[in-house]
Amino acid sequence: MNVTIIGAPVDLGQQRRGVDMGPSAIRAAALNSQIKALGHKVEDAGNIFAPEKEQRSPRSKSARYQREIIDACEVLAKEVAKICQRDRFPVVLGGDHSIAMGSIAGVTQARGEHGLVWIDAHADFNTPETSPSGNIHGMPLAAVCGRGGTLAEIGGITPKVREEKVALVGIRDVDANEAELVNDSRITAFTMRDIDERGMRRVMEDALQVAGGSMKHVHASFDIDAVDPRWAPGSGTLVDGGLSYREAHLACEILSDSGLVKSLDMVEVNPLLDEGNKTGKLAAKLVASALGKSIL
Ligand SMILES: [Mn+2]
Repeated sequence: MNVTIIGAPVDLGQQRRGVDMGPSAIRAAALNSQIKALGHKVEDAGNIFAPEKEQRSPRSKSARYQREIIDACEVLAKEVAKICQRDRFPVVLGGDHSIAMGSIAGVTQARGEHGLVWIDAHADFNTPETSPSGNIHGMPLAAVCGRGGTLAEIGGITPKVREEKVALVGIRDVDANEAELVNDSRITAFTMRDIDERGMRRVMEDALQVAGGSMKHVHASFDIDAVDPRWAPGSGTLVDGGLSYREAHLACEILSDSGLVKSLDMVEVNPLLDEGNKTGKLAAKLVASALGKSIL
């Protein structure tokens, strides 16, 4: 495969400082050479521009920094679309999860209809109307499904993914209103309880059936907070009871085995909250697993 790494150092979608350094932390964990070692050709497209918090004001309380985030996502969408058009595999490094609205817009522009596997501790299914915080990193899954007004219009395609083709994996911390929205939607959610009871292998097979059945492409969006804080302490919204180190790798290995996943986000790594670069290193290794690294 031909792989292109692109960074989206956006921290405006949430209120902790440091997640804009996520792309550097993951690159510093030898991402490039790990991908090369798998036999892929790798290039690094650098980072897109994202403004500093100090330069701007959040303006809206229900969708903080909406203008800036939309602008960054539009730029990212263009870049990701170009990478896809060159028949390369984009690996998009966040940044907070708001950037997935841009990467998925780009994938949709270039490749048309596709499925989506969203691995996360949270559902990210709020809209500006329902969000208790106004933090846009809690809204991107709703937005790519066509909910959330202006946010849903990024990239000029609404919705970018049909809810029937969305599998949400690993959730364990969902706002009450948001739970209702998820339950009333057509996305398929696999909670931590599903993983506890049925095991990661069967959950991922079902998730890929949802996202991949009849689709030629599946985009995977991996929020590092899906992993238990004991293995991934460097993230802004930690929740206990997450994926184990091996469950996280197994999920990525199964994504790779499917042959359907042709684009990936790795988001919410925050080196200022990390222990050394433990979380950045895990993120880089998970990307390698999603690109075909196996134990033997
Ligand atoms: Mn998320």
